[in-house]
Amino acid sequence: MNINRQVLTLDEFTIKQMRDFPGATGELSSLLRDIGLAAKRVNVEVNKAGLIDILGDAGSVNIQGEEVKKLDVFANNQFTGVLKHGISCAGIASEELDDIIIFDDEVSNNSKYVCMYDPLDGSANIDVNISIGTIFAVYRRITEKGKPCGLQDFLQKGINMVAAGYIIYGSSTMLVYATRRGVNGFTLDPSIGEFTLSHPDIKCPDKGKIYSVNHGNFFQYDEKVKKYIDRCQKRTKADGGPYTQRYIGSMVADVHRNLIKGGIFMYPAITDKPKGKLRLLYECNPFAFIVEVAGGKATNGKERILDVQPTELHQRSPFFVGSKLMMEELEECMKG
Ligand code: P6P
Repeated sequence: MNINRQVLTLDEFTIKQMRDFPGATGELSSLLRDIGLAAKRVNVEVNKAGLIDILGDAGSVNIQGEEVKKLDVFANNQFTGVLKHGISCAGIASEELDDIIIFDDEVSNNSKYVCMYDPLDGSANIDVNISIGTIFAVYRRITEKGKPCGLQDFLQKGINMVAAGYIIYGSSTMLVYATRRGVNGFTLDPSIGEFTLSHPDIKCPDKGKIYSVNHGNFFQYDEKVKKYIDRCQKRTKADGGPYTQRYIGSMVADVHRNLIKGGIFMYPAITDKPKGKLRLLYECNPFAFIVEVAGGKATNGKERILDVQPTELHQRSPFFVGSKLMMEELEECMKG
């Protein structure tokens, strides 16, 4: 390895990006730094989750006499805490909280952004050591600066997003974030405790050979979705052969893999969940933004998902996201 290689940390990268924008206030860089700090703290707990029985299970008191929180609650507290005490965020919405939290102090009320997140998606997979993740979205507030933010700041269309990203707690811990300028991935280097640029300018391949869907729900899918899945399985050698099905029940891991290698991820509506399972604001929209910036596409099966006008904080949506050509093939099937 070239020891002289300048490996940019997340902070160095966001500051470099800011220098390219003379008018930038540094608030977005500061917000991303806050998210990176919370992610490092969550990473420590996630990495020892398997040991938690020794340290006391969630809801009990551990050997230090501290109350051990469920990891999703712990993660939520970490992200909410750093943003509340930062200088860039007027308020948050979280998968873990029924309502928004308006920070309502002088600095926060004068902050430019609001943030919404799923602090620990797929947390049920922790017990079996499968990768899990944090998903976040950042919007410029539309309410008057200087006053507390409000619900309308959070119910914006995904096209208004300023930045979106995720942290994947896997074989390594990565933070990937997108602005309209591009998608960049940072791997946590434990030797210095910093996220370091490892995947500059990520592009989603136009096509891939992976389709990700829960086959257990197959008979609940719409006929048009079944038609597409059928097509994935019956591709001839002339078409490049059948796709491979990969689905680990952890959206961050499934979508991250497909973003890097090419592929399509689907969580369609099913009989039991007619509006789908995944949440529009802090699961579908952030990934739609990231994959679109990287060259892919994302829909709810009928329209571009970033164009959907949210009406509720925790509303669900059917979700299809991935490589451009694979998504276009799906759209062809969905037209009937
Ligand atoms: P199913 C995890 O609970 C999650 O929200 C996503 O991370 C994942 O893609 C999906 O649900 C898995 O749901 O119904 O296939 O188990």
